[in-house]
Amino acid sequence: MAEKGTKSIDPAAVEMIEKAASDGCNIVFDRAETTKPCPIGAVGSCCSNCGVGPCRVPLPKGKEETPEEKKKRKGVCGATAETIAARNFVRMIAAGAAAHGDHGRRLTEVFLAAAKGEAPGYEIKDEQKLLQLALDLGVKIGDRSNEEIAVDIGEILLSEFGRQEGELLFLRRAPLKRQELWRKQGVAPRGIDREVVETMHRTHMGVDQDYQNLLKQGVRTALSDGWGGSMIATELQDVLFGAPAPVASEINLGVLKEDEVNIIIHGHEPQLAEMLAVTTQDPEMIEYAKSKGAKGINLAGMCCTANEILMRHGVPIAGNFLQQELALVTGAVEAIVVDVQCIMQGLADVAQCYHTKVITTDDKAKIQGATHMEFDERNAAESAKTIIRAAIDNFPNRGQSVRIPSQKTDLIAGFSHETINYLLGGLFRASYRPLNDNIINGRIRGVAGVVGCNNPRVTHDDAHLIMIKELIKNDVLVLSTGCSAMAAAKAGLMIPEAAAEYAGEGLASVCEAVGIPPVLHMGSCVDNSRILIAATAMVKEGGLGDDISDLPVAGAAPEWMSEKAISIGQYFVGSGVFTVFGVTWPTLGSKDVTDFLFKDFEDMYGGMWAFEPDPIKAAQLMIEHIDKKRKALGIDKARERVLYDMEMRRELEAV
Ligand code: BF8
Repeated sequence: MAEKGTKSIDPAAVEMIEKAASDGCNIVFDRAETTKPCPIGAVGSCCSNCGVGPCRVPLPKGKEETPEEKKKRKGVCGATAETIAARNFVRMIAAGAAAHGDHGRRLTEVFLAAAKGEAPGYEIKDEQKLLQLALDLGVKIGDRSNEEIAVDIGEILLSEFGRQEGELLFLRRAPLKRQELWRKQGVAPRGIDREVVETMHRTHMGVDQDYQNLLKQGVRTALSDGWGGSMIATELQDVLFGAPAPVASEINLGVLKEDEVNIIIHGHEPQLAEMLAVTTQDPEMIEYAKSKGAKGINLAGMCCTANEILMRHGVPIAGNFLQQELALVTGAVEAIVVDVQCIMQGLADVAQCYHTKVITTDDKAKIQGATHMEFDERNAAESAKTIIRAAIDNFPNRGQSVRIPSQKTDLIAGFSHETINYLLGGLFRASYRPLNDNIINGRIRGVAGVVGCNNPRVTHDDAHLIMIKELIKNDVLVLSTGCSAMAAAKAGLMIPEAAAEYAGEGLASVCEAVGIPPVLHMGSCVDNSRILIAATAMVKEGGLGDDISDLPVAGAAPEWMSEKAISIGQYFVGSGVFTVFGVTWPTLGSKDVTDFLFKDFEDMYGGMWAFEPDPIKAAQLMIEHIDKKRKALGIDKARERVLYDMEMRRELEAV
């Protein structure tokens, strides 16, 4: 692991951190040093849900609290440390689910407008996925046009947000046993908005004061994200913009160009980014850039929007969460165009040190000091042109302090559920059979989803890379999304050649046979729903049990920071996956709440949480869990035999 206090292990990031210091520009890494986390709030023991408080409950003295000590750990209203920790935790889930849900809703509205011909420039790109969705949702196909079918699909999915009764429709995609378990536990979500609203109600002063009951509602809310808001977003994005297929590109700050207008698109919703990707190629725009002295227009992505346009257009990625300010520090970015989520307000201050224009585009997400240019999907091409012109106009204002790091790395992205199906099974007989067979015969030990953010409280990218390398070395195939995927890509783990260099022999042999990297880029954070679908496909293929909780799989977010990550982790746990988080854990202020999440949840949901900041130890926990599941499936012996055979071969070669 990097030495404590090391800010980043990415040389491009390190170079820009140093440049910011010499330019006298205050950035996130500086703010992380001057603003330390509140030790009471960090463990979920501060209640600010009413005007009596905030009540800061004293931290537990030892591991085992006496009943007397417990009695003292209460807010003014009598709320216990357990209630306070659980309330704070489920509010994080509600915020995360709301973010993904609202993204899904906006996308559904654009989808509907496109289907009705009210959003010129957008069209149904993936007919196959549209028809599959129609079958799933019981929409009549017949001889109807794609647009007519799409209108029905859009209306059905839009009503999922405001649904009041019954169950979300996509729950039916889960293995039957899982659906029954959700019903038995009373956590099958009714409607996306309803679960978020109910969580906010229950956590208001004086409502739900039973931590177990609160955590149950947390599971229901999170499931409304994974099998609701996020899944709707992913599905409709694929239909509208095309399901991702393997595509080559480059990543890191070295993708910026000294002699071109650099525009960074940052945020989460792909509709604006899609339009920018097309419009930056427009000869009229390129001519305009040349008229201002630039050689062309260079579009690069940041955070999850980057993942979206990378997967569908091969647009290069400038970096992950902790590189957003660093991109401006290059002095070579004319505009950073943002929509929603994970956009640091600090961007506006950093932009002041250079010439960059920060352009907000969504009425929901404005920043003081930024320029607001509302993006109108019904007039998308014109909106995109206006934004691009503003960036071009800023090119002559570049200052003297321009330095673009040289680092950029090749990657292959675009491993959707469909791609995995085709790659492994072949185009005409798409199937997960080869994946399941290779897990059963032990060449692949198991599958891990390593996802989530960067967090300036730990060394940028370090935990992601240590964990991922440890997993693939031990023959665990890694599926990755979000900023974690970018960390892996920057380190060269997302090219097929990485298998020979980093993966164990079994995993490497499968990767080499199929031509895939040992770490598969599955998209943005809403695309974690692709991992749920992939896990379900593995169950349905047969031979690995009859529920997601039977599979030799695990999940992790070693550098998490956002509330969305908590919601994602909770829907993985609620879907039966062992999930380990690093950095910090927000319920440590209550042993009962933490034990409930880490231990009791396993009996209730077949999946449970864990907290382990050391990425090697966390990877080992994941591998232990995978081995436990292999044993329960009776396939642990197969793996031993495979390893024994290879050992024998080596010995024979030595002779
Ligand atoms: O949704 S991984 S820092 S960019 S929250 Fe944000 Fe975390 Fe990155 Fe995308 Ni996900």
